[in-house]
Amino acid sequence: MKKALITGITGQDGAYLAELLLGKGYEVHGIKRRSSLFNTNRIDHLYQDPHEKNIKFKLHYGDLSDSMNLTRIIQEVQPDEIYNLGAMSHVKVSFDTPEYTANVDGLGTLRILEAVRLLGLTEKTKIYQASTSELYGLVQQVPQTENTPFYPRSPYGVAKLYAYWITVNYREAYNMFACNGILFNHESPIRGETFVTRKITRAASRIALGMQETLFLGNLDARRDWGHAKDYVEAMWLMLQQEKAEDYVIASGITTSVRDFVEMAFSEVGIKLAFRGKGIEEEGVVVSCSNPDFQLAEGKVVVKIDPEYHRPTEVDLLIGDASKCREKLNWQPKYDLAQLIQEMMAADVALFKREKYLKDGGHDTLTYRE
Ligand code: NDP
Ligand code: GDR
Repeated sequence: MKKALITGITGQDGAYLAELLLGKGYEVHGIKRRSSLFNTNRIDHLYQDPHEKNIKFKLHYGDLSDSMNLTRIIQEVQPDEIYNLGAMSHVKVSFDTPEYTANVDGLGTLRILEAVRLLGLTEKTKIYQASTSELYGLVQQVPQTENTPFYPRSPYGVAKLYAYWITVNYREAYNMFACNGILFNHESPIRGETFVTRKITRAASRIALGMQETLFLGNLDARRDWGHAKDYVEAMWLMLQQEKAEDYVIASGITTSVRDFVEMAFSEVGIKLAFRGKGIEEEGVVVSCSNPDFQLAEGKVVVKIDPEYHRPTEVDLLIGDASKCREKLNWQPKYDLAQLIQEMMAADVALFKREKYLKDGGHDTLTYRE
């Protein structure tokens, strides 16, 4: 039975990857951070009581900023595969916490690689590094491939650039099996609530249900290549099943603006939107509402711009070419953008219908109140 260690197991990708590996018969170990509130919502359904025998899923407390902790866990687990998914993963927040981001996203990767080397596991342990389309940053050429030059545009992107190259360097210097997956944006119903797709699907659901008035966004012109996280974790696993360690782009090959994503999300609940105005005056207005369950007046403004969400330096256009992955790994995504949005909207509408039902019934939906 193979053993895998996942950093960032409590995040979106960590949860889907853990599920995938357990399904393949792996023993899965994950590193979770100590937090003052429970932070395992996404993986609670995988929990196994550590008092039972032969458990296949185990969590360890740890942090990517703590070398000794990482080295001890890797020594204890002796993993066949390490998936380094842990990171301060929010691009905008990285401008507020640049040093922390460099430490965790950049040096954190070095700590993992060096621990594997020092423990003499270079022949046994394969490593996956969560690299990103944010490495491309300022557009040099499209579509972006494994050979497109990098030009990161945020402290997050720059930290991930270090992680990318240190992974390549350890592969070349010590003959380690270490791969970069250069993944373009991937989303799901369990996507973090402050990334733009989930922010939109949550707000569209809440606005339709009469629980929120306005969705405030930043740059509507940004274009992203969005896929489904479930498809993308499959590609991570495939990379580590190859004879030779290589780097791969994972993308859908289709790019869509934030503005179009907003329109698609609202149309899932029968609300047709139109955008009018320019720059920070631009707004999204209800043209029609065909869903009898939702009462939204025509002409109501539901999307506005808040410059607070603009970034000091932006990545305008991402569109990936995943030919190498499709050909060499035989990777085939199952979801397109329309299906992704459908799934995210269905999940958020169900979530907020439940919350509304409880609130309307006079029940408290908060778990803690002074
Ligand atoms: P999430 O933000 O959902 O998850 C990040 C995970 O990292 C969480 O488990 C988080 O823990 C953990 N983490 C944060 N800081 C630390 C730390 N100091 N030490 C240990 N763990 C930490 O990200 P995703 O699942 O979306 O992404 C997974 C990885 O892939 C990240 O590295 C991200 O940068 C990268 N990536 C993501 C893409 C995407 O579109 N989703 C595209 C390309 C790359 P906690 O739950 O406690 O916060
Ligand atoms: P990104 O994802 O920065 O691409 O990083 P995000 O969803 O945060 O932004 C995508 C684009 O939308 C624009 N935008 C907004 N973004 C947010 N979060 N909130 C807003 O209100 C808003 N309005 C407009 C942004 O400016 C941007 O252009 C994600 C993360 O998962 C990274 O960890 C990962 O490496 C990359 O994807 C690939």
